[in-house]
Parts: sequence; structure tokens; C-alpha cells
Amino acid sequence: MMTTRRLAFCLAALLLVALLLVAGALRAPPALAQGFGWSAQTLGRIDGLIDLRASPHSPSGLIALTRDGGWRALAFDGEALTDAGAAPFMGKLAPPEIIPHGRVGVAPGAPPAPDDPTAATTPNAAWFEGATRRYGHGVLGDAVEGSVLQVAFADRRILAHRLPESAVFEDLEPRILDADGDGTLEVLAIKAYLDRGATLALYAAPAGADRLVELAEAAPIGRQNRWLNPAGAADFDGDGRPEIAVVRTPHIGGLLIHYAWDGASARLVEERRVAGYSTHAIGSQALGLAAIHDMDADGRPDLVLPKQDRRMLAVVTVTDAGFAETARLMNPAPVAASLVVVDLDRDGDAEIVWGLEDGAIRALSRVD
Ligand SMILES: [Ca+2]
Ligand SMILES: [Ca+2]
Ligand SMILES: [Ca+2]
Ligand SMILES: [Ca+2]
Repeated sequence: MMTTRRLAFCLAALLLVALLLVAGALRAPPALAQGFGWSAQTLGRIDGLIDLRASPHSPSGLIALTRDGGWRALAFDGEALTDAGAAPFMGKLAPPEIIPHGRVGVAPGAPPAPDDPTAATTPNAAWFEGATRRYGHGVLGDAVEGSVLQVAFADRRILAHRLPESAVFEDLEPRILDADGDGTLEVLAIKAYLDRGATLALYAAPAGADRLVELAEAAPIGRQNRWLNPAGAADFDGDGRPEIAVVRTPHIGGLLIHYAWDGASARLVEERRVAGYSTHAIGSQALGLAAIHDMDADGRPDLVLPKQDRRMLAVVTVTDAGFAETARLMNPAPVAASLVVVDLDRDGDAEIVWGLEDGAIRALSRVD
């Protein structure tokens, strides 16, 4: 009798455990509009939309690159984004020797004065020159890539780094960021070896040096015509040091990878990876299909980026168990223009804005 009861109890307990496991496995991340504290809206449509970026010179803080009209300033009336005319300052920023479709990357924050002791080691702006056809990959719209990185420093020097014939910069805009969290800025570029594919490389002018040096790089993918796309740097895991987020091979099964640099060694070291993301459409000039923002206000930055199909946006955080998605949002068309963090309505809270393949501009805004 006791044995039967014990057996029944054990079976019931097992059933409960199984139910809990199934429930856990089925628990999907919440949709963004439901309980995540953010809501999504479509803010209008821009014909021939190629890309979006933040700009302090635009009434909405946002400018759009279009197929026929070049860069356009956008205005926001509280509900919709509209074309407010050409943004000619974008052309003025570009040096004449810049590569086709190239853009000038600028430093975050205000630069030190030219006579400040830190000016000689603080990059202000960076771009690619030395257009070459020696790498025939062409995933960024043409088979012309840069071979020279130019960096303008806050002391008004411009220093160059020329790659050997075995590599190119398979990139459009260098990123100026603090890769190791020591308070000094480095320049991050996508470098592709003709025979081993793309990798990340960091550049700076060390104190007392009169040249730009390559500080560190990650292991290249290992095959030619394999590309990767950086998504920015932040302390995603809360260990006090930044990680550089990258989507490797975004066109063929993208891997989200975190790299860390210790500020001293010549290697960027992989910390973690997960499959299933894409931050680039093949042939596109839009490379910024990811945004870094603390979406759940827990004090730790999160990464917002498209899943492999580019229709679904996911919010990705890091837990003790690794990468985890905390929310997802489906779009009516694939994401094609950069995700931009900008306070559109100037209420002190940032919005996340992005563009779709059909020219629609969508935004996530925090709801109270
Ligand atoms: Ca640094
Ligand atoms: Ca970290
Ligand atoms: Ca967070
Ligand atoms: Ca706002």
C-alpha cells in the first residue's frame, strides 16, 4: 500500500518537474510592447532610404541618407518624421581623398583644446583613403576598399596608417571609442586579409609617438570573403571593462561575439558568442544596425539588434549563463537602416530609431 502511494507521489513529482521544465523552455522573451516598458511606432516613410544617423545639426537630431537626395535633415513634429531639406554639412565634413561611400567617424564628446596635454593622443575624427580594388569581395556596395586609415588628433595633427598589400579596410567609417575602458580613445576598424577574411583592429598614437600604430587585432575569420561588423563597445557584462560587440558573417548565419582587450597585449580575445543575428544586408552602406542602450534601466547597457531574418529586433543582455534575449519586436519589413539612439522629442529620454527596407522609419519609446 505504502509502496503504491510512494510510487504515485514520485510520479506526481516527476510530472510536476516535467511541466515546469516544459514551461521554462516555452517561456519566450516578452514582446517589447507588453510589459517591457517600451512601445513601437512607425514615424513615417522616406523614399529611397539607405541609412540613418544622429546629427546635432538636424532639427530632430536625425539625418537620413537617400538614394536620390543624398543626406537629408529630418524634422519631428511630435508624431511624424519628415524631410526638412538637404543636409549639405555631411559633404563638407568629408576630405576629398575619402573612399567612395566613406564617412568620417567622429569622437564621442568634446575634444580637448589643441594645447591640452592629452590632445596629441586623443583622436578627433577618422576616415579611410587609398581606394583599392585588390580585394574583390564587394559586400559594402562596390569592390573598392580603403588601404589607408587617416586619424585627425585633437592637437591638429593628421596621422596615417597604410596597410600592407595583403589586407584592406573592408569598412566605410572608423569608430572612435574607448576599447579598454582606461579613459583614452582608440580607433576601431574592420581589416580584411585577402586570404583569411575580416578581423577587428585597433589603432592609436601612443604618447610621444609621431605615427599611428596598430595596437591589437582579433584572430581573422580564417577564410577569404568572410566579413564581420562591429556593433560598438560597452561594459555589457558588468565586469568593469568594455566588451566590443561584433556580428561575424551577418549574411550567412551571424554570430554575436564579445571581444575584450586588456589595453596592453596585441590580441583582442573572444569572451562569448551566440548564433542567430544579422547587422547588415549584403551590398548595403548601412553598417549600424545595432544600438547600445540600457533598455531595462538596470544600470547595464543592452544591445538591440536584428535577428538573422532582420525582421525581428531583439534586446540582448548578458547573464551569468551567457547571452540572453529579454525582449523581441517583429517588424513588417526587414530592418535596413541603422539603429540610432536619439532623443527625438527632447523630453530627456532617448528613443531607439531605425529604418526598414521599404523606407519606413520606426521608433521605440519608453512608456511610463
Ligand atoms: Ca582606451
Ligand atoms: Ca565588461
Ligand atoms: Ca540593461
Ligand atoms: Ca524622448
